[in-house]
Amino acid sequence: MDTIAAIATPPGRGAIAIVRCSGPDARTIVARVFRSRTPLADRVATYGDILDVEGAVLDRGLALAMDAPRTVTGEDIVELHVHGSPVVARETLRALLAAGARAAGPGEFTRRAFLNGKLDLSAAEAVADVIDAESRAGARAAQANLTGGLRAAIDTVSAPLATVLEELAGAIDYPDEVPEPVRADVDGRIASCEAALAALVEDWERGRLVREGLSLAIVGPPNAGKSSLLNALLGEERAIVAATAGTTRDVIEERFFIDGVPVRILDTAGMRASDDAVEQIGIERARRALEDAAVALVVVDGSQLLDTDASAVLEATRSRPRVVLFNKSDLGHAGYAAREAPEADALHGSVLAAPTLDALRRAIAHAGWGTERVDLTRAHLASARQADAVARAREALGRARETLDVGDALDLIAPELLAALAALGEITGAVATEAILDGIFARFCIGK
Ligand SMILES: Nc1nc2c(ncn2[C@@H]2O[C@H](COP(=O)(O)OP(=O)(O)O)[C@@H](O)[C@H]2O)c(=O)[nH]1
Ligand SMILES: [Mg+2]
Repeated sequence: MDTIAAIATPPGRGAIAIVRCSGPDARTIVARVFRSRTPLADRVATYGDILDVEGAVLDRGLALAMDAPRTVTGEDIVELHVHGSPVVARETLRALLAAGARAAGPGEFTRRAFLNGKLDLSAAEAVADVIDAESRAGARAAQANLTGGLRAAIDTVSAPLATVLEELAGAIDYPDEVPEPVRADVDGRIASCEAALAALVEDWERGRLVREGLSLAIVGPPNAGKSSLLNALLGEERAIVAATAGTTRDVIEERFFIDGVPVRILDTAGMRASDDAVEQIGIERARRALEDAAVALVVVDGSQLLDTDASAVLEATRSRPRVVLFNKSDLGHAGYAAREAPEADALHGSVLAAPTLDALRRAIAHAGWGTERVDLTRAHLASARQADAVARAREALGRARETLDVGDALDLIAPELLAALAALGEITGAVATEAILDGIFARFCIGK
């Protein structure tokens, strides 16, 4: 293994920048660019001079040496903490490269951690998810995988499958001493592995929601209070609110959080029959936003009887996940009182009142991710790659059970169980090809 180096902190100016070096020669290489009165010691921060490629003092800072094998990469690591100037960080890295280090590729530190057995592959992937997390929920979910949760979940499926394989192999190798496993029993064990994988796939859907957020489109006739609602949910005057119908013409997109889950909210132009060309474009965009959104937030004026525009929006959103608000309860409730059966569970209130906003947040969560609160601490499938591997494992198990069903020789399921184990091994890294690793670490940043 060679020794790699990279700037570990983001580009730009800050209080400090960290340049990391990992590999067998980390100490030797750093000794050429760092001068201190006392020698470096394991896990002790040492103050000294950082020298540039010409040997001149570039900066003063700390060197932190961490000796193998108790380090994140499993190799000797030295970090140089310098002043957070992009120039100083770059020149420090340049000095390390001139002193014999190689510039690290994306994710190469984490890749080494995996190769040295510090992390299983699912945890290594979670490193990128922790860094990319855009919400508290996303960060907590990634933490669960980072601490080995997904690996444990996969192991609870792999272990029983491996046991079945061993039993089959024993019966084949020693047909006289070892009895063949009982068919129904094998079927039952495979079935529960299948169920566990199915549960993981369900979590994958939920995990995706946590990471990518729920898309929510506010729709309704003009003047119902859609932009007022957007502003109230965001707690700021984002969209123009006016008594004039047709004020919002383009789609406005913003983000807020419910229970730590990001919600992408789109305020749209009021939907009505209109001759105005610009307004028509806005209405068309509103239709598309509605089509793409996971949940529709339908706002109508509940203080008066619904006009045809209001009825049309209610009709158009009837068969999809939605939350309906009959707004302007402070002005009356004629429209709410006359609502039809499909809107029986609609909310009635005012976007200007806090209790209505609370009820709306709860209703959005219910429509978006169900009554069940999003479990942020459970391990989950975190990438399409992992979900694909689980799908292949499930298919193999399905084929194994078919073989059992039709009464074929029991040992014919062995190749299917092996295929399932191989697919699951791709998630933990027990089976990891260069191509798999390249695909995973390409999305990492350099220095991680
Ligand atoms: N009294 C009352 N007025 C409201 C309420 N919600 C919105 N409005 C007013 O209704 C008008 C239209 O609101 P706006 O948010 O622009 O509606 P949009 O066209 O659906 O975006 C504005 O004058 C708002 O101040 C409410 O709950 N009660
Ligand atoms: Mg508006």
